[in-house]
Amino acid sequence: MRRALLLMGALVLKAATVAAGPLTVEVIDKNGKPTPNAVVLLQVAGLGGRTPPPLPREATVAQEKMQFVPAVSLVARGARVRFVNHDAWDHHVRGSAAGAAQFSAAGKGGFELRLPGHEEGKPARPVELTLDQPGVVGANLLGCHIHGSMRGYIYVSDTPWAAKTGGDGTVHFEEVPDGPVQVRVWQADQLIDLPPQLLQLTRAPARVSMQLQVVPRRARL
Ligand SMILES: [Cu+2]
Repeated sequence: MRRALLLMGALVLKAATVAAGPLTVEVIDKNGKPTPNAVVLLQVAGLGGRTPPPLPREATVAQEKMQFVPAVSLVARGARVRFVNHDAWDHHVRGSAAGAAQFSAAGKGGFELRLPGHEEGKPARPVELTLDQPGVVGANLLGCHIHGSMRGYIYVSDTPWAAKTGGDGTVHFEEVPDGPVQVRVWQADQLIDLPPQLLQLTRAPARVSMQLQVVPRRARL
């Protein structure tokens, strides 16, 4: 009897620690179209599951034909980012908090980098930056003092429960612990944060849709 109880206890414990299921999050715009380049963040409360692999601790953001490539980078806090200018002319990159924060008092944190133009036949001269400043977590807007039309983003996350939507507007997490999960979405043109969605996950595959209140400008991946 005692042994049976112990065994039962062990089974319950096992169930409690491995209970997890896959979660797909789809981000759609105001018109219902799948939205690439959005960042989905989960806040998980349950135990178990499989923590996703760490986010990149290194990334390269190129300046090419007056554009930041990729348009949105998702990295871990403390990541080293290399800026490589492939254009023949200089860029003067500035980074600052994005979203509603970009309209608040200027000069708060952020960074500036002067990127010399690429000289024909010579190797590019990357400029590196470590994203460990206070306040860098979240979306950082990249702009250029010289070329006002240039716009890019670096999203710094301090949780590995984060992913960027691809062309189909979805992200997939393999094993999310059962229990309450909060889903948040960041998208560059959604300046006011969307309210997070609270889900109750079980082991069954789950799918949730997050709809933006805007139609994003056409952007490259
Ligand atoms: Cu520029």
